[in-house]
Amino acid sequence: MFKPLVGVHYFLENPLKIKLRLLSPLILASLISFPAQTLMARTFRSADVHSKDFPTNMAVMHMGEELSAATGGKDSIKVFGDSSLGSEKDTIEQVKIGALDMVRVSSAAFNGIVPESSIPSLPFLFRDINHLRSTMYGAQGEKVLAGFEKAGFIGLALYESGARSLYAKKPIKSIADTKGLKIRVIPSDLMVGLVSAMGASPTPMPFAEVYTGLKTGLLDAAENNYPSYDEAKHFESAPFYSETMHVMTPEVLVFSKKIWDTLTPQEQTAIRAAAKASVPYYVKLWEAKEIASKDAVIKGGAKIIPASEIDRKGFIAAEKPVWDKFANTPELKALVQEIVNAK
Ligand code: GTR
Repeated sequence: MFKPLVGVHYFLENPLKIKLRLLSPLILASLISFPAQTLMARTFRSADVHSKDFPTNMAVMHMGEELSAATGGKDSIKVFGDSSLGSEKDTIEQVKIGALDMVRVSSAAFNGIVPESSIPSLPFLFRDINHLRSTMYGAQGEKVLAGFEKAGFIGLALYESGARSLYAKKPIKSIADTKGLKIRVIPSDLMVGLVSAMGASPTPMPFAEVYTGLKTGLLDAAENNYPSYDEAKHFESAPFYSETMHVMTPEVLVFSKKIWDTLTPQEQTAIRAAAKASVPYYVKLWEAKEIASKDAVIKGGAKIIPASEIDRKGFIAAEKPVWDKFANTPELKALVQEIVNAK
């Protein structure tokens, strides 16, 4: 069987490296004497756990087109989907050390690294999608994004991700139904706390492993929005989707600060502008995807327990301690208050 060399993959994915290898030592030496960033075309690599046609990836590819147009073709973006560069935790680490330029993850994956990222993950914080949009695409979202810099990341954009709900092998209608269930969560202290507060047993695990976890019975349940429930085929083994809508954690797109600091101010401005331009583009795709995925899982055999049948008040009461634990500084409390007060 044909076994490609690791190096072949590497160079295929790094056309710039190929070009550099073809240059004579003399030309190379003269290039090095110029500030590299003014000469080199760059293809920024961005990782994601979703497939290429998922709205997050289409948004980042759109951003790449905008960036390429703004820089006369000098800078572009290549997306690596399907967890091909690793889990969200792995790729965040790569971005931190500058081995990877960008990553799009759930902001919950940053909860242990960037305290501000926990705020939009507080259970039952947003009243509805309009409340999330008016805050997360506004001043409060900018405060969340600014929090990434201290930790070595440039927060470029937040993207809405609808509401996350519980899905299991049995219907869940109240907190009593979650008792003792092994529920997969995104590796995050906040998500562990959120599921523990329900009286269930949280199991942190990368997204790519959840399908097998549910199938083998290692997990009884998981929680996510309709598009991820659909894409990852979790409905096959956990067919009861209960619209608990316990959290509306947005997605986040970040750039490596290590690499950012090597870019020109013009490039930085172009990257920020292209990222912002990808948000409205994303929102349109996301809205359509939520509807299509709900239809697809129902066709695939999922049974929906609608929000009207869920004891929302019981869940809200149980989750109160999570707010106190994660909004734990005057600044974070003030940010929560600003969001709560917003229209
Ligand atoms: C999805 C999110 C992914 C990933 C996944 C998960 O909604 O888009 O980035 O975090 O959830 O649950 O791991």
